[in-house]
Amino acid sequence: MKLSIIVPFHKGIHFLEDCFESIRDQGLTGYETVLVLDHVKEDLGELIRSYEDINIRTIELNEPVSHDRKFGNKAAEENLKGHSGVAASRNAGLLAAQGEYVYFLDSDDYIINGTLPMLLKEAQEQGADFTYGRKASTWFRRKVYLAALDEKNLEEAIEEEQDQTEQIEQQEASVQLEQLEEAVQLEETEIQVKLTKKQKRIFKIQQQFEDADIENILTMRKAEAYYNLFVSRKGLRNVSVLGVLFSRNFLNQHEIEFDESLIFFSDAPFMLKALDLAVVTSFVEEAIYIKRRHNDPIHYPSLSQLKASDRFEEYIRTYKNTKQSIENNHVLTKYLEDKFITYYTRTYAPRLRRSENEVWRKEHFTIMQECMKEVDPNIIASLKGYKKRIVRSLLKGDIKKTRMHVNIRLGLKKYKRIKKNKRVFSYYLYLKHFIKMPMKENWVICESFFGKSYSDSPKYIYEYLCKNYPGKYRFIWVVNKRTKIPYGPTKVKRFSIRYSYYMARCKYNIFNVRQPEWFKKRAGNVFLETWHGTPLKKLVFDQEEVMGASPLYKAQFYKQSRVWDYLVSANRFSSEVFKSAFLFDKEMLEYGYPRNDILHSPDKEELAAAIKKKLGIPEGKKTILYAPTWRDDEYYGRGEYKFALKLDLRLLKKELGDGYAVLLRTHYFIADALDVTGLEGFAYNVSKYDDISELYLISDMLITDYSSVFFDYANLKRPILFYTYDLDKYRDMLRGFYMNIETEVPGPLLYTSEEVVEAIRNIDDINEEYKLKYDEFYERFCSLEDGHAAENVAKKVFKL
Ligand code: C2G
Repeated sequence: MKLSIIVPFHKGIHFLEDCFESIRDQGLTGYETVLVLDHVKEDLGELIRSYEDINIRTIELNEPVSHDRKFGNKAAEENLKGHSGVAASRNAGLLAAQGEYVYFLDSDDYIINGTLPMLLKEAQEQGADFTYGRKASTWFRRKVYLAALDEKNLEEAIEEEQDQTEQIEQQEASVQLEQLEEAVQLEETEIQVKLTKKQKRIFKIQQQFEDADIENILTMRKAEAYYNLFVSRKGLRNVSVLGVLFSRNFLNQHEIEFDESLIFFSDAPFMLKALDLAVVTSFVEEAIYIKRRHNDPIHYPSLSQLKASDRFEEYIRTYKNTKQSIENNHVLTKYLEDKFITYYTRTYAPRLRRSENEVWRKEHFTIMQECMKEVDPNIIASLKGYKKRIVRSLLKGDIKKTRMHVNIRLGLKKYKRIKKNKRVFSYYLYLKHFIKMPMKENWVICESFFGKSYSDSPKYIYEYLCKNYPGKYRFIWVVNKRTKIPYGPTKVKRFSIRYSYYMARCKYNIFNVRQPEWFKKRAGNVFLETWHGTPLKKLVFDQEEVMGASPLYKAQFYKQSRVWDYLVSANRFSSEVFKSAFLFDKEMLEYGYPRNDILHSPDKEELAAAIKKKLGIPEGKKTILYAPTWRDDEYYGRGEYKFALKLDLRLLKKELGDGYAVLLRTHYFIADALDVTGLEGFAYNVSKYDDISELYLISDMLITDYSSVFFDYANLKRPILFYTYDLDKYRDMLRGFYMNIETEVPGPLLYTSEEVVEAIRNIDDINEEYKLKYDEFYERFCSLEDGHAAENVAKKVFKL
C-alpha cells in the first residue's frame, strides 16, 4: 500500500464530510484512510458507510483518559475533557498505518484536488524522507471555497498563516531556487540571479550547514524546508505537520512520534525532529492543504481558540524538550532560540505590564530567566533596541526594570494609536473616564441601523415614550446631525467622543442592531434589543458558516448578545429562531414589532397622503416598492455591499406606462447609489429615506427577494411578488432559509423582469390565487400585531 491518510476525529461530524470528499476527489489508488476515533459521541456509522470508496479503517481510542489534566480554564477543560487528544490519535494512526507514506489530515480540514498524487509522485521520484506543499486557511466549507476559487485565482485566495508578503516572497524564492538548481545543473560557476530577501535568508541558512556547499541541491532543498516549515512560521504553535507527506520508514527508523502529554504544541517537536534528521526533502508548490478556521468558537473551538492558562508551562516544556532533541543541530537550535526570544518579547513580557498574576510575575519570570541563560550569547549580543533591553533585564532577574521597559514601549505604542485614530481615542476616554462616572437613571440612548437613520422599532418606542411620558426621560439618538427628529433629543454621531460618553452613562439602550463590541454592561443597565426583522435567512449560529467581510462574526455576536436583557420578537416563529440562532436565553418580548404599529394606525390614509406629498409622488398612480436585500458575497469592504440592479426598469416603464410609480429601496448595507436618470416620474430612489415602514404605507404592492420586509408588509394584506433571480445561489450557497420559500411565502417567485411585468399586470389573479396562502401566512407571522407593540414593549422594559 502506498499511502495512509491519518485523520484524527473527536467531534464535529459536519466538518468530516468535506474532509472525506476531498480525499475522494484526489483520484488516488492504493491508499487507506485511517480514521482515529477519539472518544466520539456522534454516530458516524452512516457517514462512514457512504464513504466506503475511500478505504476507511477506523481505530477506536476508548480507554479512559489517564492523564486528567487541569487547564484552569473552563472552556478548555470542557472541550478537552475525556478524550485523548490529537497527539495520541495521530500516534495510534501511525501505529496502524500500512502505507509506505503517511499524511496527516485533520478532520475539520480538506485538501485541494491533486495534492496527494503530486506529493506522492515527487516523494517517490526523489526518494524523499518528507515532501511538503503549501498551507492555506479559510473560514469556508469546501463547496463555497472551491466555487470562489473558480472565479478568483487560486494564488489570490491562498492566505498562508504566515504574513502575506512572506508568502509572496516564498513563491518568488522557490521559482528562483528552481532557476538556481538549473544553473547548478548546467555547471555554471557564476550564478547571476538577483536574490530576494527570502532567498537570501534561505541561503543564509544553507551557509550555516557544516557541509555548507551552495551547489548541493540536497542541502539547498533542506535549507528551503527549514525556512518554509520552521523559520518563516510565526511561533512554535504554527510549526505543523499538516501538508507534509512523510515516508513511514523514515519516521520508524528515527522513532519520530508525537508527545502525548502536549495539547497545543505537539506538532513542533515532531516536525523539528523530522527537519533535523531528514536527508532528502522536497517541495511541491501546487500541493495545497486547506486549514479550516472555526467561526463558531462557542460550539466548535479549535485548539488555537482555547485559552488555557497552563499554555505557558506547555510552551516551556515543548521548547526545552525540542531543544534537547535537536541539540547537535546548531542551525535549527539557533532559530529555535530566536523563536524563544520572540515569545519572550512579544507574548510573555507584554503581560507583565498589567498582570496581577503573581505566578506570571515571579515563578514564570524565573523560568524565563533560566531559559534565556541557556541561549547562545552571540544571539543575545546581536539583539537591538527594546528587545535587547528587556532580554538584558530578564537575564539580571530584574523584573522592575523589565516592566518599566515594557510600560514605556507599550504606552508609547498606545499613545501613537490614540493620536492617529479618533475612534481609539473615544474608546480610551470611555474606558478610562466615562465609565467611571455615575450612570444616569433616566437617560436613554437609541440607535437604529448603526446610526444611519431615525427609523425602525427604536423610533416607535421613542415616540411612544415622548408622547406619553413627556419629560420623564432624556433621550440621546445616534444619528447624523442633520436628521430631523421630533421632541428634540440630543443627537450624537456614532463612534464620536460624545457617543462613548453617552454609551457609558445611559441606563437604557434601545438598539435594533448589535452594539459595539467594546460596550461594557454596567450594573443596572437595561438593554432593549429590538432586532430588525422576522428571519427568513439563516442567522448566526444557525448558519453553517458566515460569508462576508467579518468572519469573526459568531464569536462577536455571542459576546454582544450576552448584554441584551430583552429581545423583541414579532411572532412565535421568530422567538424560536432567536433562541437557537442567537443562543438568547433572557426575556423575549413576543409582542409584535413596534415598527409595524403604524401599519395598523387608524389614520394611516392621511399619513400615507402626507408621505406621498413629501416624496413628490403623484396621487393616483399605482405605487410599487422594490426592496431587495443584500448578498453576502458581494461587497467592497466591511459593511459595504454591492448591489447590481437586475430589475429592468426601462422594460417596466415601457410595458406598464404612466399609471405606475416604482420606488427603489436598497438595503442599508448597500453602498452603491442606483441611477434613475431617464426614468424620472417613473422610478424614485428612496434608499436614503429613513423609515421603510412609511414607504410600506404608500405602496400598493411590494417586490422583494429574501428580505424580511415581506413579513412586515404582509400586515397591510397587500400583494407581494418575489423577484428571486438568484434563488439557488442565495439559498444553497450563501445562507440557507428557515422556511421553504417555494411553498410558504404569500406570493409568486419570479425569475425575470418579463415575469415581473406579467405578474404586475395580472395582480388581481395573483391575489386570488394566493389568498389562502396569504391568510395562513398572516395568521402565522402578523397576528400579534395590533398597533400597540411599542406601548407594550415600553411598559414592560421601563416598568411603567
Ligand atoms: N430594509 C430596508 N430596505 C431594504 C431591505 C431592508 O429598509 N431594501 C430594512 C427593513 O426594515 C428590514 C431590515 O432592513 O426589515 C432588515 O433587512 P433584511 O433584508 O431582512 O436583511 P438583514 O439586515 O440581513 O436582516 O431577522 C432578520 C434578519 O436579520 C435580516
